[in-house]
Amino acid sequence: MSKKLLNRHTLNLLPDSVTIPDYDRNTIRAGIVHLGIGAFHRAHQAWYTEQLLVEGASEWGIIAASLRSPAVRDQLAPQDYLYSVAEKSNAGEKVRVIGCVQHVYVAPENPGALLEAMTDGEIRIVSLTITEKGYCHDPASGTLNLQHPDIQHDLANPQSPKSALGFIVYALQARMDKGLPGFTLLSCDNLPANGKLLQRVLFEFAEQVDPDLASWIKVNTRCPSTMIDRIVPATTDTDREALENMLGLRDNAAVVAEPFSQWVIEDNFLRGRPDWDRAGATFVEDVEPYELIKLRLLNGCHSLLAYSGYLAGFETIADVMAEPAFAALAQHFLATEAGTAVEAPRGFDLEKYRQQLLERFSNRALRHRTWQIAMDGSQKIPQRWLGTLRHQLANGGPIDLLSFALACWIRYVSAVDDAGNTIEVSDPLAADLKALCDRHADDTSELTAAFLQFSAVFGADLRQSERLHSALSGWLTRLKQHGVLTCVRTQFEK
Ligand code: CS2
Repeated sequence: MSKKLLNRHTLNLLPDSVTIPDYDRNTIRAGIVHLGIGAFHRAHQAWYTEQLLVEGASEWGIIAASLRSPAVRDQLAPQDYLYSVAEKSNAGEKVRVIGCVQHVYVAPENPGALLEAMTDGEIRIVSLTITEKGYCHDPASGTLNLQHPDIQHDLANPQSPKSALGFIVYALQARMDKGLPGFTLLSCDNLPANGKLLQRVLFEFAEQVDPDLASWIKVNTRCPSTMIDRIVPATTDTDREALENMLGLRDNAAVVAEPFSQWVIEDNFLRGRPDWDRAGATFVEDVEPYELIKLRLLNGCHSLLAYSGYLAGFETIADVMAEPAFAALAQHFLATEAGTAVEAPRGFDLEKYRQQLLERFSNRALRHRTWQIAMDGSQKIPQRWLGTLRHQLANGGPIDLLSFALACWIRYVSAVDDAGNTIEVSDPLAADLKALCDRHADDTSELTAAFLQFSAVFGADLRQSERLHSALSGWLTRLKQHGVLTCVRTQFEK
């Protein structure tokens, strides 16, 4: 039977165990525009901000935007933009309803309205979760891809941009023209030095529009880097139904997350910032060591488990971890190749962090699909694996597991799994990658060389390593002969 919808009239029907926004939402003013209101933003930055609004920081409400689809707006608008975050672990579940999102724009429906919202003088921060590919950059070099169709489109259509960069640059142009101050741009995507990357592509784009604007932007914006961390799988119908049973109300915009959450932010803001540290975030001078640890250990291991696990037939990361040989593989990767390629900041307990990661990956209450993590590999692999690989190659360190990981990725993008089934590969470069696999299907040495020469991902240096070539082609041959499951069991089952 369908139940009542969560909204401002039904909030008081929720069970007492659920935390609700018990402040006056009408007094909240928007100080943040957020681009990319996916599940991650709702369970992370919005969740931190909510805790401040409860304490009275009424100037930091969030106006959000979807850059592509109306789905999230269609879920949130009938609920007065209220939604719940369900924290789930093997130990149980805790639910909080979030009230800090005030409105959601759907950019393609009315780009002008979003531009106008970003031009409001009260907006001091524009934050982003647009995924790696949203930066329209070349993943190996980190520079703007001027040939990117969205960038080409946006340079020709300043009134109706598509990309986040287009919206930001044209909103800043309007602010400059109106004599308004700029804003802080807060990248919350999983990229190393995400603030610097954003700044670089932004200037490159602005230079194309108008060099004076580019100079104005240099002075009138800040782009702090951030390290963001919380595992937030895509919400499923099963999640929504389970929550409906618990809440007694239907919440179509609910998100499910692990209890763990971390946010490390470079303290470099233009016109003030929310005290997110009061909600558990950390402000630091230099985010880089935290980013490298997170990207190389957590995300590096996640991608390793996602490709190998998917090929071996596992649906979720927790399923992969339940297979002892794969759990041993993860442990070994964290302790050796990834773990020795990072330096822990003072007071950071790397061993404890590794243990915690293994537990987080084993959270059976989350159904984090290997397929979801395997998406967009061409955009993720450089920062997750290749920095580590370069470090190990330069220091004569081990590269066996990273070579195995790369071999699994190559098998994955060939779009056929170990059982001969088609894989639905979701990656902006999927067609190019599959073409490489098809062209060199019969010769693993040629296949290896062709991939290492794929410079958008591998740059120009890695193709020169004979050591890497030999380790990678060795794994491709073994995977082809035996399949992933047998290879992992043979190597790691003790
Ligand atoms: C995952 C990340 O989908 C992926 O690629 O590795 O989204 C991961 O869950 C988060 O970075 C955790 O903070």
